[in-house]
Amino acid sequence: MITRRQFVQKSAAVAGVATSSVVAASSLLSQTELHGQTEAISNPDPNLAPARPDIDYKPVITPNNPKLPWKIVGGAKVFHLVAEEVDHQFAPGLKAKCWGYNGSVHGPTIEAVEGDRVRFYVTNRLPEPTTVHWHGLVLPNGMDGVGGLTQHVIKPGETYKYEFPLRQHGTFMYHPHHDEMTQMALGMMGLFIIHPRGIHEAPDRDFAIMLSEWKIVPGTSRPDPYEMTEFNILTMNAAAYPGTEPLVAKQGERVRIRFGNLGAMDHHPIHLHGCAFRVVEADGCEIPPAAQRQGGTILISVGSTRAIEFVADAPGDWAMHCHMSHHVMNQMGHGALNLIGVNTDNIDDKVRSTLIPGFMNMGQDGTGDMGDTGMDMPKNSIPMLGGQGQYGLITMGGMFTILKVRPGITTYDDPGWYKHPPGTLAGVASADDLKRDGIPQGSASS
Ligand SMILES: [Cu+2]
Repeated sequence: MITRRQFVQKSAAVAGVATSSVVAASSLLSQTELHGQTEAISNPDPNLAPARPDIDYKPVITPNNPKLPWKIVGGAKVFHLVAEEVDHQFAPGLKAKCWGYNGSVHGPTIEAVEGDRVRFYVTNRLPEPTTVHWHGLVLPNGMDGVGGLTQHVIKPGETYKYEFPLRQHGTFMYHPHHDEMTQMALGMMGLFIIHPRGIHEAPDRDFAIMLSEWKIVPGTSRPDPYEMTEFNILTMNAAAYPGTEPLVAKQGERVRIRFGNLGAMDHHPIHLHGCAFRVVEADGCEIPPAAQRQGGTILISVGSTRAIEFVADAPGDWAMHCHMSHHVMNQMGHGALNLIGVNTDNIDDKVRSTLIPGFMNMGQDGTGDMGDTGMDMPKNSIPMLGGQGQYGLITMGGMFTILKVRPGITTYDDPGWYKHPPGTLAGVASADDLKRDGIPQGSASS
């Protein structure tokens, strides 16, 4: 076998001239890398027994999302996906008629192990044809699920069969490849997690989150698949904060968080507070330790997956959210009038009596109060901002969740709010503090 270095050296020698050798080496390098990647993907032993949870692998945790059940038949793992309409709740107060799989939006997470042979039956209970594409997987072309290109579409009422061995491990996804714009905008997508065989290197907590975006006009009951820019519900595993379940870890545990993004148009820079993580995987490919970058924000572009790892060494309630500020708000925050700095005294009464009964303008002092306006919300809608924290309103919604790290816990149930030890909580500066540090009194409050 030839190593990449030998290959590049060889090709540079063949190219001869220094200038052209650079070009030749770089183009050949990419070919070698592709070649190398194919070599790295295993060809599973057909006699391998299907891997068992908690014995051959440590199951992934998918907040707000179920797993797809399976059974073993003749040495293969058999799954059944049913594409169908689903009544889905994004957060308390907001439901919509979506499309998903097996009664779930997004579809249930598929979980298997490298070397498993998997067989998927896909039944179409939608009013239009569909297919399933196994995003990121190396498989026979006819199993790739692209309607018209690699297979006939699955018509309403039909059940198709897909079968292939899993030759990789990592974070992958599945989604239709027919009328993608409509079907994915209505929720049809899911995570496909493939573990390496053997439980020894698994992190203590292994979470997976699918990012997506929706347009649901307040008061309506179906997502709008034709929206291209003004998405107003941003979700993690199809939940918008305060509907997102927290991620709970014990202090000192090694935590992995996997992300996928199958939203229509937007990439999401996900920021995790209070820690520096390592990026360990990109698009289902492990990143060698020497090449892993560290950071606190990771961009998850549409169609890609990433995984981060870190040691949860700091107890607390740590925010984790998309850092695009319009992606941490819910409905009602878009297209509002800019009234910042306007004196709106008496405007409500005048508008109510002459123009719009029940009118209430918002935002003259910023939008931080818009989660708690006291006004009647339109039917089937949620406030633009998040939920109540222990110190007041958390002014973020949408693509926002909380990593809760606690010392010595014996259960991963939601531990409630973090109790900050004395002296570790920001608060109003005392007169003594101001005097000691020479800060003018007027800075305290006015
Ligand atoms: Cu975002």
